[in-house]
Amino acid sequence: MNEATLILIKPDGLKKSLTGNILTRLSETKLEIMAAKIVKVDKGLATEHYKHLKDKPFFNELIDYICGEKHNRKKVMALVYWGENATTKCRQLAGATNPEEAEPTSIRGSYGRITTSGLYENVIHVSSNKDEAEREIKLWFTPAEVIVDLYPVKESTVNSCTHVVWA
Ligand code: IDP
Ligand code: MG
Repeated sequence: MNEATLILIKPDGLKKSLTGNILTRLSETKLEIMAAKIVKVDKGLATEHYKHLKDKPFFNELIDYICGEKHNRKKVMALVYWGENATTKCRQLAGATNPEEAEPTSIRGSYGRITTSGLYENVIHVSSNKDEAEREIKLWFTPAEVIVDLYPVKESTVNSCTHVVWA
């Protein structure tokens, strides 16, 4: 079944100059890129993105990590990949969450690390399933930034300006 998934190249991936390498690995999947941009991540976006982890002991450090505070790189590359089993294919290439447990040839196994404080700096985010992908793509991208209509949209008028937003 065709589906979309959100990929983030995290600040450590950008700092380690892995962008080209990661995109090359992802191109092996033959999935289509439907959106791409560089994002300056603020605490609000980070907290919403990782809200399922808000009770974890590593949550605050995770927020600092994705905001780029730990790498002095306040940017993330966000992409939407689309095609057959997109999430499964991309998660397989990414490898396990814990870089020590990830397949050595996977992206996380090759380039991730565990910090001395215990945070998994694992270079790349991939949505965990179809529903999470929809939630995350709607959080990171506006409809106009995605070249196909992945999800229903509606018009919203604010101060006489009409925008297309996710329905
Ligand atoms: P995922 O990124 O493989 O989907 P999630 O459970 O959604 O894994 O966790 C989000 C991110 O939080 C991970 O990619 C990793 O950076 C960090 N993380 C998750 N679990 C742990 C942990 O047990 N210790 C340290 N960091 C973790
Ligand atoms: Mg996850």
